[in-house]
Amino acid sequence: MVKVITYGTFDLFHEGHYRLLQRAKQLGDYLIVGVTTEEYDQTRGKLNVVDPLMTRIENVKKTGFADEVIIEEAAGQKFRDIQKYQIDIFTVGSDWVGCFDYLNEYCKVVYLERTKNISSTMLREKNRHIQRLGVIGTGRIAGRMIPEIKCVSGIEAQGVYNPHIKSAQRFAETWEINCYKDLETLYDEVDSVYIASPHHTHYGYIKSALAHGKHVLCEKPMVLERTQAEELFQIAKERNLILFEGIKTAYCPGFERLLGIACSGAIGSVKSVDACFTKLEDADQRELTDLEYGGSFTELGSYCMLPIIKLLGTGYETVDFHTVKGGNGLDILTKAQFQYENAVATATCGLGVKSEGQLVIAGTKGYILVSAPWWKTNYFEIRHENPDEVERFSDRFLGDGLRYEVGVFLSMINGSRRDEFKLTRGDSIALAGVMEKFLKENRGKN
Ligand code: C2G
Repeated sequence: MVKVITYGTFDLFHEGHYRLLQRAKQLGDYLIVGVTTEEYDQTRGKLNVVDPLMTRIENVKKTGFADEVIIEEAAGQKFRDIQKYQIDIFTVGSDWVGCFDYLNEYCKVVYLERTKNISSTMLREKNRHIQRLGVIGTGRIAGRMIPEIKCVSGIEAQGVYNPHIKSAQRFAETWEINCYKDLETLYDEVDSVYIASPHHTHYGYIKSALAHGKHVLCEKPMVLERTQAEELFQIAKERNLILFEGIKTAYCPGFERLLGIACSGAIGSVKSVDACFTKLEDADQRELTDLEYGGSFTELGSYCMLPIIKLLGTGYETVDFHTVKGGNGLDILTKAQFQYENAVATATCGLGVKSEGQLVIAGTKGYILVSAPWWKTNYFEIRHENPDEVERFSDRFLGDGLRYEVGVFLSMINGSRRDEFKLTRGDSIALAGVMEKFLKENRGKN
């Protein structure tokens, strides 16, 4: 008798799960299915799981493919189960290729092709809805996004579009998703889009996606003009759609705690915020070669301005930019200085210049030091006049951190307003306004 085992969360049970179990059963004579507990999913960074464990088990049983269902509750359990149940074949979807090769020592490992199309009809019959997400643009960030989407239950990457068809095809093959040759077909098959195209194309894509009734998660900087942001949010509001700027720090657990503490009076009244984010990039990268929209500030300014506007508000009196330019005239280092009625702030961005990536929030009773990389906010300290008096805080930041923004995007689509304050429409409009001023002064854009 050939014994097969597979594992999964099986949340919002869909045909991808069904087909996986069907083929797993066909691999042998006896199929054991391990269903994950909520606690285990939390530790492995899987967000937004909806169905309780018992429902997920029932759904697996209903397929009739599982001869036995067990519970997966800890990392490292798989290899113990394989020995305990004398398993011949371990199988899982091809989105996990390579991850379980270490089990080859104990049994045969088979990766079954993942199901690309989750059809909406089957989901509607079951009265559940999984967001099918279309990806527009295939840059590096889009490649980092796909594995993060997998960590959020209830949303699936459905396919990709890029006007450069070869890039889209390559991306689709790598991530086993559909490749759309035109936007209309993509819109026909998705419920929402993730826009990761070059900055200046965001506005057009967002407008077209909203016009097609799609929710939008757009990479930062969402748009480069204040009136564009105002217009797009207005359209989204009228059409009852979510438009959401993806600045991952805004949604990560540590940053939320940091803001709560900074606003609680723990360091008195906040008088200054200094945020620095620098990266050494290869000189041939788009960020350092796009003379119109590249450069350090358009690339990294959104991150550095985030703690400033969250802590001091969007009502600054003035903002000035001081830059160092590289050989081609693009800013490789920018300091944006904000003057508020009763506080000051700087956003320091470097591309090709490296510095300490920390965030310092100074108050009348002490200060908060968020160690590099502050944008992940996994460790910070409250310090006072007395150097021995230090309070330390640490938080989880899993993977690339993009899963947090995807999780919030999804719960907002599903009607939750709980996280709306994390990056408000007003915040995104203000950020676009600063970008606009920078581009006017630095590039002579009107
Ligand atoms: N799957 C698939 N096609 C999809 C979606 C999922 O073939 N469109 C497969 C996955 O590859 C996995 C199974 O269905 O083999 C269950 O998927 P999930 O519930 O998302 O569970 P997952 O997070 O992949 O857990 O320890 C847990 C396992 O490592 C897998």
